[in-house]
Amino acid sequence: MSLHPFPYQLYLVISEADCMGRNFVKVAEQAILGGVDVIQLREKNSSTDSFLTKALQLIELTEKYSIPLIINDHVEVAEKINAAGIHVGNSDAAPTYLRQQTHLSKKIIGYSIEYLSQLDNEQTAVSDYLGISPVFSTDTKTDTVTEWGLEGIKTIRQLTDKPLVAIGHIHSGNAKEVINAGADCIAVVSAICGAPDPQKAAYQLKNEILK
Ligand code: TZP
Ligand code: MG
Repeated sequence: MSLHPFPYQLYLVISEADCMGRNFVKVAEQAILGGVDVIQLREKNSSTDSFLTKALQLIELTEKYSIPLIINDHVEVAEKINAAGIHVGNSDAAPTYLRQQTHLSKKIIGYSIEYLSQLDNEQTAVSDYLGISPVFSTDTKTDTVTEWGLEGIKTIRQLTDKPLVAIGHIHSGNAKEVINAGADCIAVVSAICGAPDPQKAAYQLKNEILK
């Protein structure tokens, strides 16, 4: 029931706060130049207005480079800017609901997996990719449930054919192991947003994945 293939390997999840005081659009551009294939805007403490302003800035960039922009949680913003996709977790709008909305039904839908039992639910069935969240514990997001580890990726891989996007403390030192365990794509925040040279960091990650 997935609508879209997910042919991406390096996924940047960006927020202004994680960019070390730098302009987040410039960080995103450097990341794209280094090899990032898809970007998600994820702002946890933004008002809808401020999120919309950031989303408009980012979509100008992603359209320039023909990269899909995925919006975390803010369904109305995704609709307004005509983002390529929406990423939701267990406590957000349900993928089945998004698929039923005329203006949203064709978007890429990503859904975070925190419990194994989610693999059997209808939300997973209608999603285009699954976030394995988190693979390793990370300071970037602390309200997490299961730390999947490499074994968790292997288990999930055996239970579903959906594209798997692994997230949580992934960096150039462990990216290849995560792919070898069965992830199709790795998603990072600090390995790129917190790097002194985001372009170089993205390039190194991409090289690790493709090795
Ligand atoms: N979801 C699960 S872990 C995480 C999110 C958004 C944060 C990942 O950040 P980092 O800095 O790549 O560990
Ligand atoms: Mg969410």
